Amino acid sequence: MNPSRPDSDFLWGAATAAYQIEGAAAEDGRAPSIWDVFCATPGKTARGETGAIACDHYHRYREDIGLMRRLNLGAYRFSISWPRVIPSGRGTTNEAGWTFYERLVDELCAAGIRPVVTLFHWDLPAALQNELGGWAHDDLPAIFADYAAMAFARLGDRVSMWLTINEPWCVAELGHVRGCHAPGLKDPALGYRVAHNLLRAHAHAVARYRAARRGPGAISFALNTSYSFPASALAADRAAAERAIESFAGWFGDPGVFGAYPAVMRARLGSLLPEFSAEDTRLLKGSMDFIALNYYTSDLVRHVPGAGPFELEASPVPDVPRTATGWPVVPEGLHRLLHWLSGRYARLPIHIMENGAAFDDRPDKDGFVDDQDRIAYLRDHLAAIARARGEGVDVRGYFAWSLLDNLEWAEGFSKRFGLVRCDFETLRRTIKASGYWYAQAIASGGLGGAGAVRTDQQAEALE
Ligand code: PNW
Repeated sequence: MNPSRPDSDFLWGAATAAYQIEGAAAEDGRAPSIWDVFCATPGKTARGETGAIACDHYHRYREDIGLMRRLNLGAYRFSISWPRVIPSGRGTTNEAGWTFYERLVDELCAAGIRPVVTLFHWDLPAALQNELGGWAHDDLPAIFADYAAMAFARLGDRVSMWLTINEPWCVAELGHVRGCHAPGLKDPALGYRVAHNLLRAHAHAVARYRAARRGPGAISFALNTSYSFPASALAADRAAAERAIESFAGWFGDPGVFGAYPAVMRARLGSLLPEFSAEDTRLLKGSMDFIALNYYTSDLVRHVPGAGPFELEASPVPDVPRTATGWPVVPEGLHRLLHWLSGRYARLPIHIMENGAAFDDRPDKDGFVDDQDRIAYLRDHLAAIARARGEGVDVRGYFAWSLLDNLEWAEGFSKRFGLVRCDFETLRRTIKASGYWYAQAIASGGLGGAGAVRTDQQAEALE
């Protein structure tokens, strides 16, 4: 870290998740998660790819910390694999699993890199799915809180920044409504129940954290959301876009801050939306010490009478570049979203906990990737953050997704998000041009640097 740089408090990091990088899926007492089961089911992931080996980070974490140092990272966000530390999800713990995370944390601290820990990044112990039906079961919040309390006890002396749940929207919607993520269920009503229990799980874990916390520390959950631009200047489209954000970001953000779902969800979903008990409300309210935002893209929303409970239709932002996952590149959406979140949630500090892009990387014969498209993506999103900060939004950290190419869930290994290339045949790591660019951006203060162009143009075009 360079203490002389303009913004030495700003947290610069990169993020990963256990199932996407660790491998060693059947080693040292780890039990299967719902993602092992999902990936082993024919037809569920691209080319049948699985996280059995992934980046083999479990065995190569020292090398990976070396890469983080070369990238000048001040922080590293990773997740704990719940079935590695508590194989059945509850009851007996696995000492070897905890030892792995303790070593990882110790080595990060020794390298001067602050560990940021996610407790649940989608890899639910399969036993909890089989025995209880997973997140639909009302006991899951208490079971999760017991696991969380154990993690706080084991690592809390060295870890001062925690995320309970990663992207509850993805778990509820992709895992239980669309079925394209584990556990692969397709039931519209289940989405709201699962989201409800994820929120309750977060609240219960936060209560345990605050009861046990000794020194300074902060906890939240990672909220993924897009920004919705109204498709026209018509009042009806503007109102529809606001409904879209309130029922996406607000679905999770409102309970975490106010202890209640947004009024528009209550009004339009009726009995589909579960009720929080008085105890849930008490625990949820103020349960986010900061806003942890995962941002990738935005959409256009128009009012369509009768179209679903929210009477709207979303479409991709037109006339902008797309990433390899087909997501429009919309840095201006991040700028707007930062203002929206800051305004709605009483200026809570914000950390961007994921932002990045998959592109069709073409390595040269040495494995080097000259990924100018990814550099442009990062540069323009950092510029959007710099603008929001200049206008008073309290953004305190930025984590690129991802440290290295990894298993992009059902999309398999072909969708590459890394600052570092991983060759999945040899497991060799090679820093990409974007990795060197990011290291330089961090060293020179990062925000407010060159290239704040595209976000201004987009602001005008999308007005
Ligand atoms: C996030 N969507 O997932 C996750 O936190 C990461 O594990 C993942 O690798 C990264 O973003 C890139 O996808 C998402 O369809 C997956 O809207 C899908 C969506 C959003 C986020």
